[in-house]
Amino acid sequence: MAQNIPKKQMAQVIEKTGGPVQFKEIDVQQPGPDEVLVNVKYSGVCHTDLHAVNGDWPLPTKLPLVGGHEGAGVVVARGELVNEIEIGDHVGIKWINGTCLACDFCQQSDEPLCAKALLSGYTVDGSFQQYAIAKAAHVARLHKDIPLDAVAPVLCAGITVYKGLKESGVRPGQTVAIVGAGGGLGSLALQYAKAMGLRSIAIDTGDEKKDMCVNQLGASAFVDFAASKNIVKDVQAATEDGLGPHAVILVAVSEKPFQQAAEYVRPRGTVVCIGLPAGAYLKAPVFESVIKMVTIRGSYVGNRRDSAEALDFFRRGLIKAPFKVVGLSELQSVYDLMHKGQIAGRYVLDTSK
Ligand code: 8ID
Ligand code: ZN
Repeated sequence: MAQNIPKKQMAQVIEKTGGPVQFKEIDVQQPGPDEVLVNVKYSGVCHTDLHAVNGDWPLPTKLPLVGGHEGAGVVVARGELVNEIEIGDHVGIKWINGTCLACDFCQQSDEPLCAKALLSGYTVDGSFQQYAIAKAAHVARLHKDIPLDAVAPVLCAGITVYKGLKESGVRPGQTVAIVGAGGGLGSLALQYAKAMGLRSIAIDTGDEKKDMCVNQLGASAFVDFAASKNIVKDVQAATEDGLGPHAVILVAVSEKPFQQAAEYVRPRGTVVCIGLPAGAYLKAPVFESVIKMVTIRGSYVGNRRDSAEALDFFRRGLIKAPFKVVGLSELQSVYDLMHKGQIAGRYVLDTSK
């Protein structure tokens, strides 16, 4: 069951760890029995994609590799075992491309923990190409009234921060600090926090990100980590009663904040680690962590239900985070800006250019 599918397509490919990323023509693949072939229209660029190019993590990528895991598009072919998805349906390719659906973790809807999870743009080719493959069971379902460019960043960044906020246990009216608030995950975290009835303190640097966080995304306060002389004091002072935020969502790509958060989080508060800076370690003072009864935890993307919920917030018009659209051919220049920390919000690639 296929329609007008070309044999060749344009893609961004790395041949070896460290790059460079090359914009070139490659073959279009056929979906397996339980897979769909998606004509990707737009794909967000996540810092994870740059970590993959640079080999930042103790987990090897496939090579050659087509990166990308925020792909929004249209199903153009499906394998013979796929019944619930029709040709023409709009879907999203997420980081979790497929899982075994049978192990302990899959049975408990903790699919990201599945030891056999396939990772889009990492262990299988992802969405920086015009036609990408995903397991039918795991693609995100997108209503046709959802714009495919704006929704792309939700497919990783949105789902991940929504899950992280849930994992933090914060309740409406409480305060959350978003560390790395000016980046892709951070900007969406501010919007989800607002939609969930939370106050938020944005932590990042520079006037552009400050303006975006406070004036567009609803942060109640902004702390500039580069300008602050005492981050702990400044973050605590930004809360109503000076006792610190109830939760901290760490989405920065540097180690330092992972070693500061437990100090400014409120007693009984929770630090949620999401960002994955290369070679970084968590550190917290034992004394304060104990007598403040601090919880420190990791959070890793989201399951299929979290994904559907995060997308529903978006569909209801509650999530409006800034994004810039450029052609797929311009991925390297997006990586250059990302490496320098110069992206406020997210870049989204248009695969037709
Ligand atoms: O499931 C997961 N755990 C998951 C899912 C998706 C992404 C984890 N991630 C990881 C990525 O691999 C990456 O390590 O989350 C991290 C953030 O991804 P991103 O939002 O796509 O990165 P970005 O757009 O480059 O934003 C990072 C921001 O951090 C700020 C930068 O200024 C930038 O705005 N930042 C840095 I670097 N150091 C900071 C500091 N000390 C800081 N902000 C506050 N304090
Ligand atoms: Zn991502």
